[in-house]
Amino acid sequence: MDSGRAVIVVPCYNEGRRLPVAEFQQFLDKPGADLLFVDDGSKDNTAEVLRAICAGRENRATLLVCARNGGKAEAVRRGLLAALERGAAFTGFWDADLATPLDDIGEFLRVLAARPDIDMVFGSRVKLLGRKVERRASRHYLGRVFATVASLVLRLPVYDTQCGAKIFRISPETAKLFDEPFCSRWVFDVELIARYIRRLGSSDAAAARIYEFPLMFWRDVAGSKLKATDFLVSFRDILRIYWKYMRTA
Ligand SMILES: Nc1nc2c(ncn2[C@@H]2O[C@H](COP(=O)(O)OP(=O)(O)O)[C@@H](O)[C@H]2O)c(=O)[nH]1
Ligand SMILES: [Mg+2]
Repeated sequence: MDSGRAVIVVPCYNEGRRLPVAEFQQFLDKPGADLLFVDDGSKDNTAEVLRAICAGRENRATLLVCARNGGKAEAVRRGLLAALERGAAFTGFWDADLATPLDDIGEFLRVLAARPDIDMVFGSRVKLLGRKVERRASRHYLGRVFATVASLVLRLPVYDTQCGAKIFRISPETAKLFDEPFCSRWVFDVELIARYIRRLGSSDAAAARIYEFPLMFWRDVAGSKLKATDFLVSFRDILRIYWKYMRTA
């Protein structure tokens, strides 16, 4: 693996029917980032579909199979640790439903290459004119409430913490962020930012090193595994994050 390699983690749980196989294969057949799929103890044929995507593309794609379902946060964390072990210079994660198109991986990496002062690039779902950001109204408004609470807790003017498309530069400041399991189930993105703030010493220092990338395309893909109760769990987890990382910051 060369020194500037990027390895992007794709967490998959019961995605056998939803995985856009051809899009992944086309991406892997062009030069670009490596993909590291994590099958999180799926009960369907996800592993089989992922093996078919990886077949003949082993130089670019890896499959990590977890025997038991541990949730998105833990699956992503394991994948990120595996990416570090493989010597990645950049790593991150990307939702398997490709709500954010794979081609944006290259766009995010270009930001990191052009801006050595930036450690993290987050996809941001801002519905500007001329862009196609399609979200159900209920998810949009709940998402806005959540993002507002998250930005108050983090003391960081971040617009969108929950987009499942994020890439990090591996640096002394980011390399240790994935060592410990997360205490949150769905909002581990917020926990990751809280860890980064703690590592840098202030929200302002973190704000200077995070880049929110306004996506050109984003769509709510049917078949989301989030349930209404997950929003309640998420608010509980936000309080946990405040208590654990931000109370004394
Ligand atoms: N590893 C793991 N990934 C999950 C789990 N649930 C969802 N995911 C993955 O997380 C990503 C986003 O899930 P999705 O259901 O599309 O959520 P939404 O887009 O936020 O509504 C997808 O890549 C899923 O496969 C889980 O229990 N474990
Ligand atoms: Mg989705």
